[in-house]
Amino acid sequence: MNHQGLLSSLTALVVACGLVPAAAEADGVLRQYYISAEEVDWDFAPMGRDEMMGMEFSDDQNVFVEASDTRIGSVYRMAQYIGYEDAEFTVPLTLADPSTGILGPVIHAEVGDQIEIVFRNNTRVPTSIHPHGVFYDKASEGAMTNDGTGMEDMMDAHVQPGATYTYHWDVPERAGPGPNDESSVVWLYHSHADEIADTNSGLVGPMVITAAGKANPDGSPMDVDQEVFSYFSVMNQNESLFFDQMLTSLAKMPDLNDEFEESNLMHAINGYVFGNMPMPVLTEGAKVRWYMMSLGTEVDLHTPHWHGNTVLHEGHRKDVVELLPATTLVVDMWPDNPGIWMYHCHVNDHIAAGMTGRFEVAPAG
Ligand SMILES: [Cu+2]
Repeated sequence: MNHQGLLSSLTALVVACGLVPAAAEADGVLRQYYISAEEVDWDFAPMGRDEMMGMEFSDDQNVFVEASDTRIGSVYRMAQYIGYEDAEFTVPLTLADPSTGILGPVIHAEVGDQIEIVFRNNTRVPTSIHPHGVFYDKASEGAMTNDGTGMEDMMDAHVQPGATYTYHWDVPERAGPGPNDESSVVWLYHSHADEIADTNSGLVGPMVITAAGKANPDGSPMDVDQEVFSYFSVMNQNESLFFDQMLTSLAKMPDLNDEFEESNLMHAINGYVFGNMPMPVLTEGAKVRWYMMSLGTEVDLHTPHWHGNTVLHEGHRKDVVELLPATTLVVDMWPDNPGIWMYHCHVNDHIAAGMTGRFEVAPAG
């Protein structure tokens, strides 16, 4: 092997190990991600009490979280995107921030890059990955429609149980920040084999695109000290991929009435209710970018509210922002008020149903 051959073999090895991004065409890099869809028994309230208030659950709260012969409680069979370091899907990525909860791994890229997702479906049902914002052809859309294309362009939409599929997405300027955006934008990615059931079941993740020349080597924005991800959604377990399975696992068949359906409406932030989300820990004086996301139905109009600190959103000072289904927002916070603070949706019905959490601001130094 000549010197050049050895060098490219070494480069390929290092890239395969996920240590550095591979060189792509033009100036960008190829960002490779290994993501599986896996079934999980997800607990929306692993602490077993209302952690926002530091109290036991009330009767009204127990409607959503208490299990019985005829109620599912707080643990549901769901599906989750899991990131891996390697193409063999043996070593899961370490979570940068446990507050991301049910969300899939954060995908980062810079304008000019290419993204390659090696996707393995380890669930029992067909799933996919459909991205927002980036440039894809029909074979990498992760969704199927009546578009006149053939079977070879439909394999991406229903990746079968046990199968692996590779998606290729380009990141042109129109996938990145616009004139009025900050240095990065956030897009959702989610399964679109059975869109409504897939997303209610948990197959959702965030993708950050940073402006050209403004990214760290990992694709995150250089002018930001910390990134936090927040997904507000009433995750309707009555419309889950696994609803029938959960019904049959109950000791007694419940009446499928309004009360039962209500008990399965999980008003969650990142898949957690009643303050059970691990707290994001921010540093006083740091520049913290919050990426805000939502999905769902007409009840998914959310007004996330931060106590004790304020944010900038497109040049406007706020401590509440507005989310609608499938919208995303980028807001920046310079925390100036140390302590543990309430963080919740400000829609009254959603507060009562558990769309609450906390974040912590640690003193500088
Ligand atoms: Cu809300």
